[in-house]
Amino acid sequence: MKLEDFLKTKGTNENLAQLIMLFSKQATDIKAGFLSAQGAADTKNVYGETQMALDKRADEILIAALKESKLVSWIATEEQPDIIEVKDAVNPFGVTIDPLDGSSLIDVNLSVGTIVGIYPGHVLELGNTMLGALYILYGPLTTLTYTTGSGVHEFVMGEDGNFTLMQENLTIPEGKIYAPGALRKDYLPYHKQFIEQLESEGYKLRFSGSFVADVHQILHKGGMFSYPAFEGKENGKLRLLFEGTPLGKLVTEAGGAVSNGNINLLDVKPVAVSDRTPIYIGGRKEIALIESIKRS
Ligand code: P6P
Repeated sequence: MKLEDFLKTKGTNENLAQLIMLFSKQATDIKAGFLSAQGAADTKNVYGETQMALDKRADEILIAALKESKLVSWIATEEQPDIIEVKDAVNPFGVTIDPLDGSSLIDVNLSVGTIVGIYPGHVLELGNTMLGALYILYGPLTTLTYTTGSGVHEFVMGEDGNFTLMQENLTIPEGKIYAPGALRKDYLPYHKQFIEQLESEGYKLRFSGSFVADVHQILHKGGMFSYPAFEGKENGKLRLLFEGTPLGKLVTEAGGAVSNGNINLLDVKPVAVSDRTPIYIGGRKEIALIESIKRS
């Protein structure tokens, strides 16, 4: 079944369905850039990180499509310093976008992706208020995984650029994969104890350097991804709005959980679009373990 038809059969809000279809239609253009726009641009993002030419290209494609569609009132992207307001938009929706998470991996041919959070209004709100979330993963296959609060569903892109249903009502299984971000030498004591506990239970390390690809693997095989607070960086590295809450919403809808080590990340109110946060995301068992270790 095609994505458009599936959205209809699930009775998805028409405006939300149009927005999800809009994002699905950008995948072909974004992928087309992978061959041409390699390497780094001569600019840095608001985090001081060198922007890859592809980050900027994906960002421009998505912002232009959203502005032209007038489907959203607010656009926040990881590549833009400020939130963009779309005048005379037809919906009050806000979107948060990591246009190309893991983009530095393209020149070594590893999987990268676009991460999107969808809010009923402005984006500086609790993750728990999200209307939905999706990611497009550019790997051996190009897949789109989304939720609008009624299950998590995965689609694969065909030669014609259309997405067809691959798996409905995806749920995270029990599994022993762990994706440990940050440097071991910089682990804080409670995090070190957590990681050593998983390793003692035989968890296998799978870490690619692309959050969206690593979380996709854990969504399908179980386990946990962490990019923790570490020595000198109590907020860790990853972004709350662009990485933590959208994928946290999806994994939670699939029966998993997401935390900053203390509380559910979807209960954390952002202060600014650039907020960083420690992230633990995956199976409920693993997330309960880190929260209990951190409390003790
Ligand atoms: P490190 C990519 O830059 C990213 O934001 C995430 O996709 C990924 O999990 C993390 O950073 C990798 O960080 O420090 O291992 O390079």
